[in-house]
Amino acid sequence: MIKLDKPLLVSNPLLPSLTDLNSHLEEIWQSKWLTNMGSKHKQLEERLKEELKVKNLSLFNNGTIALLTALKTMRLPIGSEVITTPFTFAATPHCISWNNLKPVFCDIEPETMTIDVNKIEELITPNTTAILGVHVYGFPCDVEKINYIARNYRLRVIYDAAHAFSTEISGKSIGTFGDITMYSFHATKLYNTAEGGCLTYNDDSLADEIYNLRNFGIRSQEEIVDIGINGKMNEIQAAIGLLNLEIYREEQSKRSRIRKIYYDELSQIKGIRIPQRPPEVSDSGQYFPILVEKEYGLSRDLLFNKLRECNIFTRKYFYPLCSDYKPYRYFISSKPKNLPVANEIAGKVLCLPFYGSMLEAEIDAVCTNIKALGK
Ligand code: T4K
Repeated sequence: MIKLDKPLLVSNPLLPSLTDLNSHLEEIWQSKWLTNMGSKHKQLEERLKEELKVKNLSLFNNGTIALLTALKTMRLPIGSEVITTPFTFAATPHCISWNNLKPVFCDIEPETMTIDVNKIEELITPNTTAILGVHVYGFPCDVEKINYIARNYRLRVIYDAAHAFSTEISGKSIGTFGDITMYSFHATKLYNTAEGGCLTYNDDSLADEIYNLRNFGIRSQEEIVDIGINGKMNEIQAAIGLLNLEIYREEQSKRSRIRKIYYDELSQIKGIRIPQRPPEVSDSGQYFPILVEKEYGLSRDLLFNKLRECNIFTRKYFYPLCSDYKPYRYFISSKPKNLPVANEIAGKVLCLPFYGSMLEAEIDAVCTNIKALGK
């Protein structure tokens, strides 16, 4: 077993050079314009629209407020049901609940770990108004089937693409499916603005509404037209965003190299399964999840603990399932018998350290230790 001198964390933020950031900061200081849709904000909105190949894009101060706003724009009846996945970060069901809507958890598909489209229809009731899919680890939901179901039952479709920056399906941006899509630009994301996020959407008429909702509903100094929130990205976040746009592709290719090493080394180990992306899907490079099967000889939790003793800090994203959180565990849809695949995957999954600046010795330590600990 190889014990590292320094802790190896699951992610490490992509940082622009301080010199480059300083020149942006100088401009911001000169202008004395720090937030409220300043010039860097405007630039970043335009640049990201091109980069993500989407029709409309609105920046936000974080992904959670963006998702909260996305649901608000759908104007779903209070108390109505939104079918979603339990295999996601807390923000997903919490945003549904903060909109006075009810999350209904649907089981997931074993290979992509996204919402199982074959199990959605049995959860639809007269009270269902939307489907919220999560492109978990950048694995896209079955967007075609979800679109088909939504059209048949007149449901709205919201996507959480927090992990899917730049992901495309057959060359089409992930941010163009459904009614509206949220991206997160949190520090732990491939592309980050320290904290941040955005919404993308095809319907031009949503742009004004989102603009208002993001800024307290202010239309003009004397006109408040909606019950808005403070969702504004500030100029310092936008400056980081502009600089990280220049370097995230390089980070992505470094991660592709690490992905290949991990794949080559780990896929040969009995009991370690590496979920595969369909060939038409481009990889954003957000996380590297593995599934620890029985044949490995050591449980996922024991592997997690043993690696931690070696200073390797993996993460059990997403264990526990959201359906097991205190506010949700009494829902009928949360019963483990209704979510067999999600429960199985949550018990086996481990996200390995995965970022471009990992040293060769660190990559080697992860692989060697996982090999050594197996049967
Ligand atoms: N939907 C989905 C599917 C999401 O995954 C998320 C966020 C959201 C919605 C909401 O988007 P945001 O509102 O966050 O934009 C982290 C992130 O905080 C969270 O953004 C992310 N998902 C979630 C999956 O992971 P924690 O509680 O695991 O973070 P933490 O502090 O334990 O950090 C994770 C690792 O990253 C640690 O090893 C330390 C390292 N790290 C962290 C930070 C903050 C750094 O090296 N530098 C840093 O600045 O939630």
